[in-house]
Amino acid sequence: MSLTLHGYWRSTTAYRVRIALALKGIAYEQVPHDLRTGAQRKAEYRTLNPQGLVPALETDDVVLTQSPAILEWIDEVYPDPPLLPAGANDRAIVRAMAATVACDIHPVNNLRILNALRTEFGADEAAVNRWIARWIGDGFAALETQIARYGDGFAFGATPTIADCHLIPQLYSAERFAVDLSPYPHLKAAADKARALPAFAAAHPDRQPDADPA
Ligand SMILES: N[C@@H](CCC(=O)N[C@@H](CS)C(=O)NCC(=O)O)C(=O)O
Repeated sequence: MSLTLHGYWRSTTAYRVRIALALKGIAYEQVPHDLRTGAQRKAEYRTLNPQGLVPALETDDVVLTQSPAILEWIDEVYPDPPLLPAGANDRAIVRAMAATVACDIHPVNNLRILNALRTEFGADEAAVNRWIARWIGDGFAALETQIARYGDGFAFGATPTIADCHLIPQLYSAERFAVDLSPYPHLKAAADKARALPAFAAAHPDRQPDADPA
């Protein structure tokens, strides 16, 4: 099957998908859309993702959107190695950890939200940074407790799961905005272990074809 990932090097949601594809050893093409110029909102791209957001994953017979759904699709179609544990309870816990990032941290820190704060609510960059740190801190505090409880090297258990696929990009964003990570030692240790793996390293924003880390 041929796969094409529509993304952007700094998009943390595309980063989730790159990690999952790399963990499975799946080859894919990349088509970058520069979020800084609004390329994701162009009519042509909206035929792939009507939301005008990255990522979108084109397969031979469908275009997939929403990174959590894409991760689950990848795990179902390419089951080895699994990115979810076996039992229903454990699967629900891992999905909940992923959702803490996907539903409760990322949406309120997305580019269009930050731009609205700047242009419609008069927030300066210091206020925007406080906003970002506020919501990352909320979610990371909960994840710190869960990783201390359920982690065994990785965020949940002893192998990477979709929780790590969500956590590592969110941590990249936290570091980019200089969020204080000292209250989250378990989270940081699990992330450092994951980031040392070649699959996570290959998915890093700076390693992507459109990277522009100026
Ligand atoms: N829930 C969606 C969120 C997608 C999303 O918000 N992507 C961001 C990049 S990380 C984006 O395209 N932002 C462009 C914008 O806000 O205009 C997912 O997980 O795929």
